[in-house]
Amino acid sequence: MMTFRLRNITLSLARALLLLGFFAVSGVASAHNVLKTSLPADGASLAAAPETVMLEFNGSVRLVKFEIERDGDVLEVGFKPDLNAAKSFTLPTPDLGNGAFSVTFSVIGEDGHTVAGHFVFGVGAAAPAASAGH
Ligand SMILES: [Cu+2]
Repeated sequence: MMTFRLRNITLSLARALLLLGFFAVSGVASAHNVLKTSLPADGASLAAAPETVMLEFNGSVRLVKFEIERDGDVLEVGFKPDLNAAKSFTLPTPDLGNGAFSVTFSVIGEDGHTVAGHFVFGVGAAAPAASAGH
């Protein structure tokens, strides 16, 4: 009888610890720095090509990767990682022309974690499907 009860208590404890661990992990995940907004906005369809792309994050980050793809081809944007942390970045774009574009980026957040993200927009066309190529 006694052993049985003790085993039950041990099991409950294990479950409680598992739950605690789960909440600890999700707490860390929610502290990640993510893209707050962008220009062009995700899914936007523009009449004319933008001369810059603006990224704004929910905290100070270091932008370590910035790529623009048109129809799956990576364009030469001349991006060099900037080790200065900032909340927003305005990057010049090459002559984009018309097409469906996908922007891919990576940042190192305030907690030192690297977070990747992407968004899409179209010029003289609809934005590509959000899941295309990623
Ligand atoms: Cu993190």
